[in-house]
Amino acid sequence: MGRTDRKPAVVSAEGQFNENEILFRTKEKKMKQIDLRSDTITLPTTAMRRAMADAEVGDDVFGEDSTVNRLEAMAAERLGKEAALFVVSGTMGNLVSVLTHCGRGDEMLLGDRSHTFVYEQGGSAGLGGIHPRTIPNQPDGTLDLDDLEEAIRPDNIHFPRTRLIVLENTHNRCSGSPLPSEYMRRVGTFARRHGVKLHVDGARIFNAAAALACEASELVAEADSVTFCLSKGLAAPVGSVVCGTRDFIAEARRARKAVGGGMRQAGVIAAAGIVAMTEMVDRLADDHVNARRFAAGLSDIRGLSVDPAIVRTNIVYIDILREGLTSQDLAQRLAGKGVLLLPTASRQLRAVTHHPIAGKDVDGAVDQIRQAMAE
Ligand code: TLP
Repeated sequence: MGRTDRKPAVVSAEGQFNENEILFRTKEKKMKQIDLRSDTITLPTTAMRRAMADAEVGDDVFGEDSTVNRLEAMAAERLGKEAALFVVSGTMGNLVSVLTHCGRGDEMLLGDRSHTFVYEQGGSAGLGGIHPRTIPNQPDGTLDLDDLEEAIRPDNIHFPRTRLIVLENTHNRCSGSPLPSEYMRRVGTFARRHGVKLHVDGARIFNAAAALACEASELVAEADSVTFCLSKGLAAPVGSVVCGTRDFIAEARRARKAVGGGMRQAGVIAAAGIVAMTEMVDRLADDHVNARRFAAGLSDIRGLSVDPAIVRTNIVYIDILREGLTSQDLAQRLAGKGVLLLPTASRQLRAVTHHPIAGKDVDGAVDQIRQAMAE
């Protein structure tokens, strides 16, 4: 079968697993469902829908959408940067940032477990000719400064030029770890010393700030650019924002247009983003409490391994110890009980807490998982 003939299927992060099928089956049974696959499944709030209906709009490619302009100004201020750019997704935000910092054949240093490396289809290489060089992510999501030092290329005709370091905060694949401001600063100083730029994939930067009890702006004070998502824990239906200097954002705006991301009356969705930033940031701490509660509940279930001590934000990874049980088997079994988890490896599942999941929902999910493991 040719590539384009393949049957469309929604697959899990690591392949094969059909999430649609599960949703369909659980709907058929009309059971109460708790969907912990991701915080991307959050729905726009009533306040967002109202704001969307009432939004003042214009043609944003002409810079004339006042709601988009308001969201961008608000985001820039909140992240302590000169300017901002509204983009369709986190993936697009990271892509236009990398395309703006690097030219064809330039090298970027990023974690081997980073979203940009693992889950963005290699877009910066495919579309921008940018050479990704991976550095092992430490369990807490950081990149070791000695490893970075080793990876910076000297000026030599054989080598690509190192242009960019990408950090991820919180780090999705590293237990949702928040990277502290002191570390972020050290990497920023290091980058400047070597004449390279620093981009932060801050898809969940407000989760990091909540976990570390600091301002998001402190975490990116030394970064040249940052992308954060409105459509994850902040519950907006669509959108991310890239922040940086005025000059950087002007160039990123060109890159966004080139990848087809120039939107027109985008104020309709930016309006939800404004509500996300004003009303949804403070409640992220509740998701963290629920994630810890969930992890603690699972920690004594035989056949699973969950470490509540490493859960600091809204992401919980569950490793399967039981012989012969795969993540897909378990996910399917749980779906039959109304609990949706995301298989992230053959023997690992992920759960992400989010609005409006409450403590009692999480307790219910723990009970179902306990039952499923006892069967
Ligand atoms: N992550 C999604 C999936 O793609 C795995 C999820 O469910 O967690 N950076 C980070 C750290 C992310 O976790 C994601 C999305 C993105 C970027 C991309 O954002 P979108 O989905 O808006 O392109």
